Amino acid sequence: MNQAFVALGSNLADPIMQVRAAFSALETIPHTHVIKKSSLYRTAPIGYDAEALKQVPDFINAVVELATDLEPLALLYALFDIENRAGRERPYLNAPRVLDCDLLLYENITLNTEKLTLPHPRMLLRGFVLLPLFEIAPQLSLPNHGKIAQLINADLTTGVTKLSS
Ligand code: PH2
Ligand code: MG
Ligand code: MG
Repeated sequence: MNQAFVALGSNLADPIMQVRAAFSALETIPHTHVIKKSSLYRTAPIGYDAEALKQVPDFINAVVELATDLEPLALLYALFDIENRAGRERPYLNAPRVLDCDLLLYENITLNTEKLTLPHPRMLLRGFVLLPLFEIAPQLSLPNHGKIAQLINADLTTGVTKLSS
């Protein structure tokens, strides 16, 4: 089977419940097993201007390791399906969401297509992704970017709080 990592995020409609429900939903993807789940993290929103920030609730984020026999695109569509079943709507870019499931990594594949870019293009600068990923895979190497430990710095930990389980 192939190793893949998925980032989960929610900032709407009971985010802790949404991320826990997503853990269970990932177990139902065909030809796929959940290998590891990170803790849940409460994280300050990243990528919004100061005015928008006043309106954007904090996120709950987590990362999951999967073993899968699905190809990357088939896995991506299975993740979209889980988002849709959770009631995901897309009224505007980066709108608050009940569930976001992002495919971060799939083996050592690098890919840059219209539908899918691997590794996930924005993961390298996001503490809300790198910290939970480091928790479950401290030895991980990212294609072209080296060891995950080398990517983490104090700036990235700002606004990221691990919740007790
Ligand atoms: N997702 C985004 C934009 N900003 N910020 C946090 N803290 N967590 C997220 O999951 C997140 C974000 C777009 O997907
Ligand atoms: Mg996202
Ligand atoms: Mg997404």
